[in-house]
Amino acid sequence: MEPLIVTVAAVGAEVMPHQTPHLPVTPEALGETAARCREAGAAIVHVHCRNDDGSNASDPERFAAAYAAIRERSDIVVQFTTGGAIGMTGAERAAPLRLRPEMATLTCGTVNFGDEVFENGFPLMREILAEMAANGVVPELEIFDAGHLANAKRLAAEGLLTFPRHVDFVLGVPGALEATVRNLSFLVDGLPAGCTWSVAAVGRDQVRLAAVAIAMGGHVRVGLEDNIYYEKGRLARNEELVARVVRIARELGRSVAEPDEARRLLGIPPLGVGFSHTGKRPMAL
Ligand code: KMH
Ligand code: ZN
Repeated sequence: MEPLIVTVAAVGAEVMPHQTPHLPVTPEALGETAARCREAGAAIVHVHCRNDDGSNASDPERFAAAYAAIRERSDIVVQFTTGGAIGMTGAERAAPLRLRPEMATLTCGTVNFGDEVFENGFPLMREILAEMAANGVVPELEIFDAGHLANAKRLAAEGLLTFPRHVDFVLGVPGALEATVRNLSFLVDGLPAGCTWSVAAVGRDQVRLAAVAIAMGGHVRVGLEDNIYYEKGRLARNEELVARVVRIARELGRSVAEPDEARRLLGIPPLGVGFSHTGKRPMAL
């Protein structure tokens, strides 16, 4: 099996600071969290940005500050969200791509999200993909529901996307596909040849599905975006969630990928020796 790539989704858009003291709200806090998670075994940090009051930010300046704060402290792969927060416009969601992050997510379809609707129609997906292509950003396909992979295949048929790709199955969002082993297995069966995949399950299913993915040869995403508890009644720190899946992987005989190894597996250009805060990828505001 290839080495396990651990992604940490450290902040997200939905968890608010009053729910946990461990949410990295500022760019500096995110940079420090990313470095601790990298030490614990994470290869990728999935980035959402917040304003100091915890509200969601989409302005490229805030993302630039976060990117710099992360890169000053570690060589972890930087993956921006383009899902943003519910209610953001397509332009807001795509704006940080101008900073040329190494990787960014593309949610592959509209889905119920609790009592709200996470809108991802084809025109929006095409707009985001065009912006990724213009900035040389490697997409990670986010699959929340059963039809989303078919949507991604349609975008590929239109020539906007090529396979194989890295695909992340986000399971257990209320209103979308439940976090079950059966659902995961069904989704993996539908992947085009050569795709790599990871699973990000919500809440208490996070560690259970991560263990299954590790055994199946997939990769994992953990972090406060999807789950704020380490166990019932005990709030988690991001790095603890990373350390736990790394321990499980080692117990199962699976090695864990360093960021450079993850870059190689995912087709991301290497950072190079002696990375700077911008790495080899100049940020353009
Ligand atoms: N905040 C969610 C509505 C992503 O980051 O790409 C969507 C999300 C997906 O978090
Ligand atoms: Zn996210």
